[in-house]
Amino acid sequence: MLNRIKQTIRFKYYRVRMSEPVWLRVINRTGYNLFKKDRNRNLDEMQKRILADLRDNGIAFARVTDILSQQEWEELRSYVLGRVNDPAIQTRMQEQRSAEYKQEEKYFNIDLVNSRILDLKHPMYRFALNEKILGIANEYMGMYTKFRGIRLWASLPVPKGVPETASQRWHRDLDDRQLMKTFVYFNDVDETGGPFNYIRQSHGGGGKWNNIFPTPFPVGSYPPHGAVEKAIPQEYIVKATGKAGTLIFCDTSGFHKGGYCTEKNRYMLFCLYASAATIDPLGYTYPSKLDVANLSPRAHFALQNEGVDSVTI
Ligand SMILES: O=C(O)CCC(=O)C(=O)O
Repeated sequence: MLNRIKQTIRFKYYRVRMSEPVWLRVINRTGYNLFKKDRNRNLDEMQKRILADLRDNGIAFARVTDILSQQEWEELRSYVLGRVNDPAIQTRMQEQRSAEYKQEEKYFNIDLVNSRILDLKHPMYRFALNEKILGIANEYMGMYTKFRGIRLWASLPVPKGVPETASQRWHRDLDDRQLMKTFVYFNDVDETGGPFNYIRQSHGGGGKWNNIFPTPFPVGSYPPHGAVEKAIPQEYIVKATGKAGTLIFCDTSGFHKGGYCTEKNRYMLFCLYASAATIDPLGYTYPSKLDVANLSPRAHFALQNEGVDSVTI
């Protein structure tokens, strides 16, 4: 009985917290006010195109070299492929390839990140805090956003015929009303390599399918198998096969899934940007001293999250 009451209060609290006026004008007041000063400033044609696609569909595609120089891309790629080829990781991949199916667990993924400590010189964090990407995230969200973390996964083939599970199933993320993730492929991803999938126009903030199985904050939405396909016409499904170097911008408050590899591995980096009202825990820890002298105001704001008070800036 007590638990039921606690649960009801929790859901009510999040309903208010995530209601538009409280979310935008109260919790995100600072980010909103800071952003107003540089809305639409210095956006190039590529950023404008990505923003238009994101707003219309909740997903947009680019090449990572539209954002990074060739040299920056090579550095990022060589870090990731170095992790993939690390003997300890190779052994885990051998052991885990076609690992036993575990319902509702990400048994098919290996986490390739070797440290959770924020390192502004590291190619992954340099990419995550790239000014063009932050510019897109802020414009899309209509406020200065927070950078909430990275993930780097090797997704491995699953045993033949097992059902999709966890993030391989259609779901909406629980993090926020609206959010932006970037995904980068480090190998060519075809139908057999677990491509990312998205339902166009299912994103928060106005997508046509936004009200189908909405997220009851603070939990995400995982409709039963087949229910999303029944509710939304097939032509809204985007299957993001692509070459190494494909860069996806996506609002994962909309329906998405991926990593159901049937033959090939998939190596993918994720970066997450959300508002100050986000629910999910921060995905990195701070070093004891963070040198922010060369950061722009938007990057500085993006890094001010819980835990930052204990850091010398
Ligand atoms: O592995 C994938 O493609 C899906 C990722 C996902 O569900 C997420 O980032 O929320």
